Amino acid sequence: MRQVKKKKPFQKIIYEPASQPEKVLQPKYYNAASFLISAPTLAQCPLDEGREVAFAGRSNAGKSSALNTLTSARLARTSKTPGRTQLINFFSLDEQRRLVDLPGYGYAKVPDAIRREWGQHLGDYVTQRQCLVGMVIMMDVRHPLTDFDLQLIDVAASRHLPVHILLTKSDKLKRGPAANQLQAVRNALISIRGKISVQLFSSLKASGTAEAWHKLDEWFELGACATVTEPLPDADESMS
Ligand SMILES: Nc1nc2c(ncn2[C@@H]2O[C@H](COP(=O)(O)OP(=O)(O)O)[C@@H](O)[C@H]2O)c(=O)[nH]1
Ligand SMILES: [Mg+2]
Repeated sequence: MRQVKKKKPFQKIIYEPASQPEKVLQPKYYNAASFLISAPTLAQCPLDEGREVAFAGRSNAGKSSALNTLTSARLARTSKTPGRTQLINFFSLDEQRRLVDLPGYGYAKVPDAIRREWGQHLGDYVTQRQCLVGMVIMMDVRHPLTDFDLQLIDVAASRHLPVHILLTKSDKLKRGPAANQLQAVRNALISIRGKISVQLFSSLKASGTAEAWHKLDEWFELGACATVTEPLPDADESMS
């Protein structure tokens, strides 16, 4: 503590404890994600080693936005034209860990032949990829659990792969209806076998990120190192 000269009137300043909530900082691991390769088929994917977490979802479900939000990057191209991501895109976090952006499914305007081919590659990847440790499935909170979503969950379950569902665009619903929808999806999944977790997510509000990172950490076996929480910088400053 600095000595205060007695002559001068001393105005006592009381520092309040930081009143702002703690902000979850972008875990460095996901921030460091960088584009590795795009593969049109399973045969052209990188060596099947290390750990991969795949992101899948119906076209327009908010998959690219979610990937970008979780990595604070523009890794996956967000598009207002659904169905554009036709390749399997790999992003590396380090030499042994990758995020994988799978082709979006279920967009009606894509010709049948192309759609079948996408389904084939997606299916090959999901059923055969050995280094796949978990799947994140994006579903619009207003239209969850489409037939293809359920098929994908079923394939994952048959391989004992855990699934984490992001109910995206949660900002489109008010808090109450969003919570009800979350519960409804959880209830609907009770009868489905497999290890499945569900959460609300909004790329627009960047909400649900901490929960999603936590799940990725678990699957990537990153432990606590990637989920460091720190006070906001300005809260720090006011204390110094
Ligand atoms: N309101 C809102 N819109 C979103 C959110 N995430 C994505 N979108 C919009 O939904 C559309 C499709 O998003 P995109 O990420 O490209 O979906 P993808 O086809 O699954 O990759 C775009 O117009 C996005 O701006 C969100 O969290 N909130
Ligand atoms: Mg996309």
